[in-house]
Amino acid sequence: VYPSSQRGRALACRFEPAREPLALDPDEHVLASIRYGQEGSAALPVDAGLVVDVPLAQLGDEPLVEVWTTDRPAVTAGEAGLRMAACGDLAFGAITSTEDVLEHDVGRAYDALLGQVLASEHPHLLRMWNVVPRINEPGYDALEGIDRYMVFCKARSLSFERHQGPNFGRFLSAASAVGGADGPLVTYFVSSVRPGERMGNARQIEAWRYPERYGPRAPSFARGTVAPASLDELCFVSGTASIVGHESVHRGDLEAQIDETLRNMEVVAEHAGGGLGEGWLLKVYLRHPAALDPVRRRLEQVFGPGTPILYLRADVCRFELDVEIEGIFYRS
Ligand code: 3EB
Repeated sequence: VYPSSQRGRALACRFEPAREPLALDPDEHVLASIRYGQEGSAALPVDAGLVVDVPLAQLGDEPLVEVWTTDRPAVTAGEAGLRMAACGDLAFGAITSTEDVLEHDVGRAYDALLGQVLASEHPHLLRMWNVVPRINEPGYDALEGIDRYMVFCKARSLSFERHQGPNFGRFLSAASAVGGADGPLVTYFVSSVRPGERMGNARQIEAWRYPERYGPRAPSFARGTVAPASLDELCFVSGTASIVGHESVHRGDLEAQIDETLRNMEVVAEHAGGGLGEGWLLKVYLRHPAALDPVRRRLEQVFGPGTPILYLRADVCRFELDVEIEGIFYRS
């Protein structure tokens, strides 16, 4: 079961109460601490590793910090621009940009990120998280039908292409892209010395092959990544929503969206020999805070009452979708 199996892991994640000092085992070291909507207010461990402030409000319970730990001391580097924490086989990084022109900011952030990471000791991206403020709002003043998520996707895709060539799709990792009310553009990631293995979902077409009606450039992510053996084959399941093929389904029907999302997560997990149940750690993005109770009830049924889950108020990248869920579990 997830929390008790963390000891000795090269990479692990947990959610800890923000108001209490963090208790660490002697052989545990903090790689990164992710704070949600609580900048400055959350207590942090003495050595918090890379601190990433994410402008999304947490829902439910007490404020939690997302803590990523390793089994050896991490070294943090970088002041402005790309900040990193690295140790052994892996690196954790973050880049936060105050926004001027979204398309340029995304291009600049991804160019900086890919330029440094791909040339580093840890060049293989395993997982990326993106927070794009006001993600559902119009992307350009004069262009109908292009929203800010599409602008983000375009700039991200062009940056991947500049750095990895026209077949960059084969290198893409698990990711999430969600939106908040306002605030900076935040991208954070995990990368590794060795490549991961891509996870797929036969119920959905690969996101980088979505047709053009979802924007001039398709989203650049894989349905999941299995980390290499040195990282215990930690499986990162991307942000997953109620999409079949490439179409959003069950618009306006929360319960059906939850079940479709869970079915998609199950198929991705099965790709790695896993399934839904105990052993996961989940993050849930909800458009409407009122969805908290029904979603919580359903996830408790499927994953068991002990599964750590962090709930965030966020705009899912397609305006018609109300819920997105991501998670991790160990394959070995
Ligand atoms: C989807 O399947 C839902 O653009 O990085 C999920 C995970 C989604 C990642 C991204 C978008 C992204 O298309 C949205």
